[in-house]
Amino acid sequence: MPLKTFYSENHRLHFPQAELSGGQFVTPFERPSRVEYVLNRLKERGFSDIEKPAEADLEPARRLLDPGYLDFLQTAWADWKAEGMAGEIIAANVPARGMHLDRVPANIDGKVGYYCHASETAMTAGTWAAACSSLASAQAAQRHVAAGASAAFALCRPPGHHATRDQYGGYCFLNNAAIVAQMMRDGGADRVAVLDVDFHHGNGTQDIFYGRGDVLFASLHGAPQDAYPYFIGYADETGKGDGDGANINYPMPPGTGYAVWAEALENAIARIGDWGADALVLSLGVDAYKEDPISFFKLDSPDFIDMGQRIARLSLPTVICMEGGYAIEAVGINTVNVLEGFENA
Ligand code: 6XA
Ligand code: ZN
Repeated sequence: MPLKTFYSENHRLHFPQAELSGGQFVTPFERPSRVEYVLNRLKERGFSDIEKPAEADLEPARRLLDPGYLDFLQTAWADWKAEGMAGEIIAANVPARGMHLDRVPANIDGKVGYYCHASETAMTAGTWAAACSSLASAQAAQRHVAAGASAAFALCRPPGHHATRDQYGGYCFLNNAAIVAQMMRDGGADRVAVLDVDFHHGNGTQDIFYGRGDVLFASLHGAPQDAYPYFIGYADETGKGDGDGANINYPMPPGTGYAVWAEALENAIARIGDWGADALVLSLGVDAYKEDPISFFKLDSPDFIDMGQRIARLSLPTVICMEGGYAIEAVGINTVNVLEGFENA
């Protein structure tokens, strides 16, 4: 069965004008055209089975995440406007060292700070609807795999892997990969692995499963000393309690090329195999590409084909969720390279 894609055009409802970057407001790197490039390449290269997903099912999200966070996301825009705020939602005040980390303010400006970990990410009127449509694609891909397909691709936008159980940031609002991993568990998979090949550490996915031994998280990413999200993603974060040993980080320095990167990938693949995963979620960002404007690895386009081939060798039922990648045209090429490598392994 050829790889099927799930995609909702409602991602367009999320398009903030502003991203705080280098002390300036710029047009966000995470913009609607990203998925258009992927979509065009999919069609061009024969991945023409593209389906619109049914509405998102928020019930698994409510069980996995903080319901207060979901309520916040849903009403944030109305509350922000009701308070008389003129612009897009941007977090200006976040709880810092020495302050209360667990008391939710009543005021919307305070709430935004409580539920946000990175102020580059703005919210607009359509953000919640777009985040739900992104989740809907991931869930439809999961159902397709549960029904017997070996793999499916969810062309998610906005991405999800930075969203924790109660915080947005890094362009992410709902952690699609984590919710899908939970749905795979609910559907009967005893052990689910989430492999995150996006350039950035998947802090949200790590956060959600850190204390659990039934979902393994492995992430290859720019070392936190040098890369967002800066405060998490070290190799010594290996899980806690039941999750001890089920979190694996591969932080790598600026300039890392494919030889070193692929060695880390092989290690992650071996660990996932040895652990006995019976299903896989792939957090697929393509910002490890050498020309990505906000990243510092040096992967070339053909490397993404090889990446897909290696991951396919796990031979696990796989849901692939789109995460980051900002070198506009190359986002399409590199994403489809991974899918093609995966399919033709
Ligand atoms: C801007 C960096 C956000 C990174 C988003 C991303 N502070 N995550 O690509 O995978
Ligand atoms: Zn990224």
